[in-house]
Amino acid sequence: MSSPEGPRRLMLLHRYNAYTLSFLAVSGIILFLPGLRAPLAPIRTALKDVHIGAGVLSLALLLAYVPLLAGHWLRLARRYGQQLNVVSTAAVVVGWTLSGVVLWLHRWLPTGWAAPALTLHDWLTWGAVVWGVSHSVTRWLNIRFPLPHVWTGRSRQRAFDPGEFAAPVAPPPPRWRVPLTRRNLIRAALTAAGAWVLYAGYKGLGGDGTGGSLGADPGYQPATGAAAVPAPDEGDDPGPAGMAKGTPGADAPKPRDAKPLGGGRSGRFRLYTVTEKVPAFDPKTWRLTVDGLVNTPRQYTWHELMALPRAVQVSDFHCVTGWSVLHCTWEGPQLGELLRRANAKSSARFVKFYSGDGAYTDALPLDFALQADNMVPFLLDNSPIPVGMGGPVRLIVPKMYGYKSVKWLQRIELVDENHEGFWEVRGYPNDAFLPKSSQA
Ligand SMILES: Nc1nc2c(c(=O)[nH]1)N[C@H]1C(S)=C(S)[C@@H](COP(=O)(O)O)O[C@H]1N2
Ligand SMILES: [Mo]
Repeated sequence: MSSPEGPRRLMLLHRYNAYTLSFLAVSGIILFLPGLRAPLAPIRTALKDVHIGAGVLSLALLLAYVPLLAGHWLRLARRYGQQLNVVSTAAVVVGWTLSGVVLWLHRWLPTGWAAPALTLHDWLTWGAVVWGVSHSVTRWLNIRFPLPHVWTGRSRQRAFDPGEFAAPVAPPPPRWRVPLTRRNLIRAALTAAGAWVLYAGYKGLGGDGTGGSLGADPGYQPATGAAAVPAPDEGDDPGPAGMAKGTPGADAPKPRDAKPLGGGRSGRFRLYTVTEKVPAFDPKTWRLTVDGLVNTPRQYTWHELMALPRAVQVSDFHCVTGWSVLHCTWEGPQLGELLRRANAKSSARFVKFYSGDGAYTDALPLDFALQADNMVPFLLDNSPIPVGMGGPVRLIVPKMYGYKSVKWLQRIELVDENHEGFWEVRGYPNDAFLPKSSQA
């Protein structure tokens, strides 16, 4: 039998777990929503660390619960509804914890673990939010589903109740008029917040794409004549079928091969932007500048860039937050091609990349940048790179995490000192190299 202490400790554990899980849910959703990437960029890595810390705490609480499990289970004998509740809650919490640990340590774990862990983590959270919203709405309106007694376990207490043989008592009618108490207001706010998260998640892991505006990098030169368009809210990789609406008609680059060399990518890009507006593409006014510590600064027009010698490359794309897209076929000039044409001065040591969004920058050491697999592609899987994915031209650095792959690439500047990129300044590791095993 369980000690009388059991239920009390169980209640306490329940309460601490509820606090921790609520914090995890809120911080996790904040980390997930792409629309919050820009406004919360300065605290993103700290928030992630606190989220991980809370996750470890919840794991400890979970372990403290294990010795109480047997007693709890006995008390639920034959209450199948409650048993199902316990089992499914436990499954969700264990799933969250395991996938969370994999995401936390993914840089030291085998490649390929992070992506399924992230998917599981997201879906469990999504499911929990759906459950929370529906639960709160039905409770709020006092809607009770007539459940069979064997399900709720109530039949045992009432086994000899003579009323059992009388006409069944109808469940109370739904209470449609909701009193305006503080409690109900808080509940309404939480439900609305949950519903908003559902909506944002429904838009394809996309959020509404609205970020706060950020101060432009001082070295940023606005695109000549290019109007800004709202950040994509397609929210997600449109997939090969949706790629047709890339570069218009006659200006569209033509792929070398009939079919993508890599056979087509597997996995989906999560579209990231740290600005509200991203540059619109106009093939007549678009320019890519290569300047700085060079002897021949260049400004390429769209057609000049497409006329350069090209490479076709198959590589995997990994974001440091855990998702991957495997065997992407990129086509376009190699970065080294542009660098060699610019004829670097001997004082040049680093290459700085500017996004046309006016906020995002990053840099690579010059000798590394010259490696053949770094590219400035305009085709992905034989289709023009859509604007949401950084089109018409982005950087691709296959040996490093995705934050090096600057989207809407507009300017390449040779400099003598390293430049810390957008996310590095905000806590991402300066060493962006993938684990050796995943450097495709
Ligand atoms: N201009 C710009 N480039 C960017 C980013 C961004 O927010 N803005 N995000 C980076 C990160 S962290 C990753 S993982 C990839 C994501 O590429 P995608 O949006 O095409 O999925 O772009 C990188 N380049
Ligand atoms: Mo990333």
